[in-house]
Amino acid sequence: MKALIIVDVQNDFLPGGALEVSKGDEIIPVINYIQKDYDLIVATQDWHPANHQSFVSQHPGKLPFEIIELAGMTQVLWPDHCIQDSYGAQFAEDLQLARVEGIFRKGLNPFIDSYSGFYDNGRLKNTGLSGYLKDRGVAELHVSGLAADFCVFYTAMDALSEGFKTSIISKATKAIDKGAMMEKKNEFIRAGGLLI
Ligand code: VGL
Ligand code: ZN
Repeated sequence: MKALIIVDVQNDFLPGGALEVSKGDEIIPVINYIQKDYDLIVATQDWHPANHQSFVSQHPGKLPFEIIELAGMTQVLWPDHCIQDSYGAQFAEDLQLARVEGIFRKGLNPFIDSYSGFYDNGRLKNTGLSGYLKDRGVAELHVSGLAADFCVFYTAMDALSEGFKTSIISKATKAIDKGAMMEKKNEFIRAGGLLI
């Protein structure tokens, strides 16, 4: 079984959104087109309470993209984004969802961020995604979505550690920080991942 995971293709990550990824909208037709090649499709959804401690609004005097310490880890302060039930948290209007069988939400705990669809950044909680995919007989996972350098990267790294044969689909993802992407690609390949 080969599965596609669509990571965080939500309005706030598209051009004009609160945490926009440059050209993020360009991956939507690609993701729609490739869906026919998969036995199973799942999605993740960044789903933060309004007081999430990764939000710059929660740290007066700090600037977006500054780095602080949170829950004992370094944390980027993000523009407030993907607030539960907001327009920004909704999936992109043009994204085809008819074949998406499971939606895994993350980032609900205000005190810890969660980039991967499998675990939060402190590995305190398992979303159940790994068990779900294994129960469905998935051996191979292809990762798409936003953003390449955060939630796509960490989801793909965790997929490898969970034992899936894992690929990132280059044309189906875009990065927030293109400059930092090369190092992350190398790290993924060193861990046994494929770029396709
Ligand atoms: C993401 C930063 C904060 C992502 C989510 O989906 O890549 N990045 N929250
Ligand atoms: Zn987030």
